[in-house]
Amino acid sequence: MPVTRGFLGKRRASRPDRLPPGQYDTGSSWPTLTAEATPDLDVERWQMTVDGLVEQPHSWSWREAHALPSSTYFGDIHCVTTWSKFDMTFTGVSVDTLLEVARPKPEARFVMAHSTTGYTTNLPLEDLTGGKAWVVWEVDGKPLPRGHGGPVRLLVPHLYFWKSAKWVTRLELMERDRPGFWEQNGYHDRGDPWLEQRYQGDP
Ligand SMILES: Nc1nc2c(c(=O)[nH]1)N[C@H]1C(S)=C(S)[C@@H](COP(=O)(O)O)O[C@H]1N2
Ligand SMILES: [Mo]
Repeated sequence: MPVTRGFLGKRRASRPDRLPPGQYDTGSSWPTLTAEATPDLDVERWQMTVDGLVEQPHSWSWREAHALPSSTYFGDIHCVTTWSKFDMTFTGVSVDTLLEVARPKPEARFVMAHSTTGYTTNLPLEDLTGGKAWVVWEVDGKPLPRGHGGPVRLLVPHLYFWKSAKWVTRLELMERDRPGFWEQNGYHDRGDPWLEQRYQGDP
């Protein structure tokens, strides 16, 4: 049932109904999982681009992105390596806000998120819309640490955390699905933790 813990309020961390199948509560620790070297990105040169199958491809500078209406996610995150972390607060901008400007074409159904490092991950467009996904630069009121994707990462908390590309700079809208980095290496194309969509071939 729980899709996003969004604004449903605080629940006790021990509540088992918050743990998707096969997951454990990592408590106060927050593991870092990175396939590549951590880049050192300059916010003066950082840009966020939405392009591909959109009416109006658009890029936002750091200052322009911060001038957009800010949006906060409060809730849980789930990594495919079986840790879940409760009660995280991330702030940035809703992906909906970016898509309002870029305006997806009717044939756009999938998105490839690109990081500066070359990391990619694919998602159905509908998993990024309707208040379910963010581009974030703060965690718990502080700038997002580099190791966790700072200055900016994608946040798609209702899917396994590999979909939340760190150091994200581009969302490319596509007609057909195409596997990203981990998806080419056997991970699931959607990755819903409540359905245990860990690997290709899972339901
Ligand atoms: N650019 C990039 N983004 C990434 C990854 C990565 O290796 N590179 N790893 C993914 C995986 S598998 C997970 S579980 C989370 C880990 O985020 P964290 O290190 O902040 O916990 O980031 C995801 N985003
Ligand atoms: Mo992961």
